[in-house]
Amino acid sequence: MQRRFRQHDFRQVWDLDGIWDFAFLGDADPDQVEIAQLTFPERMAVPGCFDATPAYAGKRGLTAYHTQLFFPDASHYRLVFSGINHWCSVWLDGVKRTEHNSGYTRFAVDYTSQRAGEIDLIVLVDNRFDPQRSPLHYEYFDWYHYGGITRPVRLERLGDEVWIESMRAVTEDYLDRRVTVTIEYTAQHYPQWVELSLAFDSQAVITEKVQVDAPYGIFQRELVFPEAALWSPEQPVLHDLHARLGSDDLHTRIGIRQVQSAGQDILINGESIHLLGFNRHEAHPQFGNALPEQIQVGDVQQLLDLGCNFVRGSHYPQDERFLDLCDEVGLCVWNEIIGWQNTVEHLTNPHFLEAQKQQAAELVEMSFNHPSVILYGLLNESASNDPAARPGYEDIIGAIRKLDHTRLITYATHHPMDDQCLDLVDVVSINAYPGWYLGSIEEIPARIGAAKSHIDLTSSRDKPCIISEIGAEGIYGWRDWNETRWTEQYQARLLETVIRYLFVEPMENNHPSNAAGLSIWLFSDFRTSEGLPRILSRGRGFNNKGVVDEYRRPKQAYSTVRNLFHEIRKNDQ
Ligand code: ADA
Repeated sequence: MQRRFRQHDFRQVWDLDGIWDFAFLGDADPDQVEIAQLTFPERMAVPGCFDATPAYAGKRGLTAYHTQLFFPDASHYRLVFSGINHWCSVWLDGVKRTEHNSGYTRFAVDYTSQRAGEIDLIVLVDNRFDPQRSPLHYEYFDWYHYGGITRPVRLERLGDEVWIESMRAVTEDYLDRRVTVTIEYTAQHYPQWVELSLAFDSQAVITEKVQVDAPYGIFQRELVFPEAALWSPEQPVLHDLHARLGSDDLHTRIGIRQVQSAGQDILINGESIHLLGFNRHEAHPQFGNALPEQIQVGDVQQLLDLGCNFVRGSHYPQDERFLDLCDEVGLCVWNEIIGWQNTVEHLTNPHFLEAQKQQAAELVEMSFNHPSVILYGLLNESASNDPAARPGYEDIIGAIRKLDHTRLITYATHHPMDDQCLDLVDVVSINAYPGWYLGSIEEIPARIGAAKSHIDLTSSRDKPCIISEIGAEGIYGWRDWNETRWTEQYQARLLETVIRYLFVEPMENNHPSNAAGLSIWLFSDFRTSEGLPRILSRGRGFNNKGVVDEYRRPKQAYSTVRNLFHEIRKNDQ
């Protein structure tokens, strides 16, 4: 099972994860590959990153993955890929069915089988940098871009009548427990009458005949569950919603909760919350960004142990299995579209903007029913200080809002003093590195204070503010009498200063904190790109600002942060 709950009782689903056939095609041009001539001399794990395996470590190029699909009958089927990095084309029975650019999000390929039997599935996967094919991936980014079929794959039988495309639940009013459920369908035959039923935690709430009168459509119902428990970080209660439409069905898991902002506060169900947590990259030396479940579970355990109620998925949409876990344990998530110091050239390029909006749609689709996802992010540290980039920001933010108005939107700015786009978002988020790239640890309060005071003079003064990145490199095991930069001691002292300034001192002085949240840079160390000059400022070729290293071994800062976060959380209760 690829999720933490069963998605279908009636629709047949086959999990395709395992070991597939593999070929490394190197410099080959994907448009020139003769699919019928391919041979597959090797094997590769799916999900997995081919360039995290010993034979292909650090290699870039075109690859081909192969497996066989078995269709038990003539019917409509759907192949669901949860993430392929970072460009691919999907071939069924020798014919190209789709291309997809950018990693970390789900997409699907439909196929109608004419008879029972086996066919070949070939996926060409390319991890090279190419602004045309993969407009969201650039080598200069500060993380290593692994390639492969990095997240689970499944095959579903849709049948021949009518099937459910999606089911979305929106909490309209948490006090009344009023929820709108929207079921989107595709029909092969219409008009026809079919049965629609909906159960909430196994209790039938709707059973009716509905007319399916178009090839695509929706059914929307407003429901009230007066007895239902709410979802909150402290009590993350989840509910099962099960829809049946004709012979098809879909389960989803929801939390009844509303996220709002009021002045400088972020509210969950009307209650103000301090978000305390980390930025997290999905990365591990042995698995690349295809983190096995063991690591996902371990990361969540450590985040909880650290006293977090918040995690920022930097800088791309997080694995849905991780989101499932966050839903269950009450970790609030900032889920973000790929972006990293994108320039005005990017933000005025229609091809780039289209790819951003495509990924925004996929981000919303995968996040929608996860109560843990409270914030959407975009364009980390990009050109928001340049008026020429503003239309690009408006375009992408507008697209996200149109798809989902129930969450707060933000982006992390690294130029808070002259940012031109903060009025477009709900939450101001500031990345700053006082004590690391600039000045000393002692200057941290003055430098953060100056940025915040500046925001308070702008039209964004009445918005919550998150310190979305701050941190220092600390090499695992490097402790020294001098306690200089790069030691575990320096990193611990810097993070202690930050947390005390933002939350502990206000708490001790009985006045509200200036910040609605903090996501420390960084949870775990990760491999970065090998380009010059970045690699020169990244010891071992890793970003070492994690409080755990790349194998999740705790550094000194781990217990420093842990003690402070627990103290603040206790006080906040
Ligand atoms: C930036 C960026 C991060 C990381 C960090 C650092 O703020 O958003 O992705 O590169 O700097 O470690 O310098």
